[in-house]
Amino acid sequence: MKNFAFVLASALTLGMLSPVQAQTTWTLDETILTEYNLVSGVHIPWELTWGPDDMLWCTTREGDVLHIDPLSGAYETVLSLNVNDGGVEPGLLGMALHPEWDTTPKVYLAYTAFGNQERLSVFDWDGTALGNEEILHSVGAAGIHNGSRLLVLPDNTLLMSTGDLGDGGVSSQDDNDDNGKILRFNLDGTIPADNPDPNSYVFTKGHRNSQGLCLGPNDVIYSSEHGQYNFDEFNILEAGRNYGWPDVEGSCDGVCDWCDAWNEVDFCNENDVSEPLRTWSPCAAVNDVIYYDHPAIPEWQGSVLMAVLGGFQDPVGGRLNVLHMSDDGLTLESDEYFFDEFNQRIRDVAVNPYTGAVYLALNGPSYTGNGPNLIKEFRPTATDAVNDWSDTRGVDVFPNPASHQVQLAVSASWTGQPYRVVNMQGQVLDQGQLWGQHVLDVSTWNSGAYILEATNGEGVRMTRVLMVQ
Ligand SMILES: [Ca+2]
Ligand SMILES: [Ca+2]
Ligand SMILES: [Ca+2]
Repeated sequence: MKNFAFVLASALTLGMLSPVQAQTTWTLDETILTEYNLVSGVHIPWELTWGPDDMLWCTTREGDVLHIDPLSGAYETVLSLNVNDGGVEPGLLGMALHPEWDTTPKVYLAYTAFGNQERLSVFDWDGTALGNEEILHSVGAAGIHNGSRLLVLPDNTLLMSTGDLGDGGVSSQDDNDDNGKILRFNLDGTIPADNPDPNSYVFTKGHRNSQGLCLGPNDVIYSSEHGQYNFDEFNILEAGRNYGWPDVEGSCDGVCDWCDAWNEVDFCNENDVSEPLRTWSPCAAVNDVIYYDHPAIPEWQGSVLMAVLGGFQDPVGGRLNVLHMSDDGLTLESDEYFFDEFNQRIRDVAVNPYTGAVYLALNGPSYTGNGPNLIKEFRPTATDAVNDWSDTRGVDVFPNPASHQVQLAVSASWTGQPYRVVNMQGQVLDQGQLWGQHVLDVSTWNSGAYILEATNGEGVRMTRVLMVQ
């Protein structure tokens, strides 16, 4: 790994399962990332995404949906689903939020139900909890290869990856079987009239177990896919295309170990197979992807960030792949990786659209993942975007948790306004007026959670949870 030094700025140990944030910094070419343990004690976080309500949303394989304050890491469990998370890979997996959130606050979830069903359901969000499940579709499920990554497209349709259930790829080439595919839905669960076959959910076929979906520039759709032993793939999805499995592994080059090498090139020619932009051998267990287009980390701007779990023979292990794309998004120009030092399976990656901070969902050191786990934040050197965000959020609190001092970054409309800090018993610990760079001395406060309350000049009330360790 090049150009990437890390400095331990505290006595805390990397990878330690602790509610305490590791105050570690990582230096890219120029940007400094400060690492925080944002959330601890999470059990196998699977999908991690930034929501339109400026909160982080997370599924856990055991069946919970977490609603996380990205400033403090405090979270609420807003749904506990009864899922089949027996076996090594099933459970509550993918999640996507309705694109017209203000008028239609709904959350899509893909999960393994009892009875070997992988379900796509939609739930209503009432501001505090998810409920009123509507089952939109079901496909086959098994102990392995259940796909289930979800992605809303700009045309307000929804993609869902489905796995081959370990059937050797029989389903993947069967047009009448919804497994081994990428499926496309209208948001009400019906089949879009412009699907390749207007009577079928199938958008693309020939997949083994894709568990990564994201949008790039010009609405290009990226997908990652788990290979068998070799040939993990990074693909661009195009409607109606065949991605080859199980007749093709990786490129159409006659090199494969699960398929018939003599047949691979012929199959590609006869079926217009789409080849991957990149493969990994031996398999590294490539997982969810997100396109990073924020100026806060210029070294990563214009790249696909890929969460990598680390495969059985993979020499590197869990990491974040950074795939540098051409401006049109169609060509992979170079790639590098980071954070293999954690020795953790990295399941998903999300981005704060204001600050450009990157969040990683860790799944523990070994297959198939065991909790308790961490969600880490890597916050870049402050940019103007941070100040813009603070303006909408009012007050940014850091570090959090803290042991000596807490700094409050106060935006303009909140400056000069009254605030107070109370403990969970309602006792007032501190109060006064907020100033632009406000420092609270918490060195004599007991460990625990405190609430910062403030009201701006327009009567808007704001609370922040601050943790003292
Ligand atoms: Ca994701
Ligand atoms: Ca393929
Ligand atoms: Ca091949």
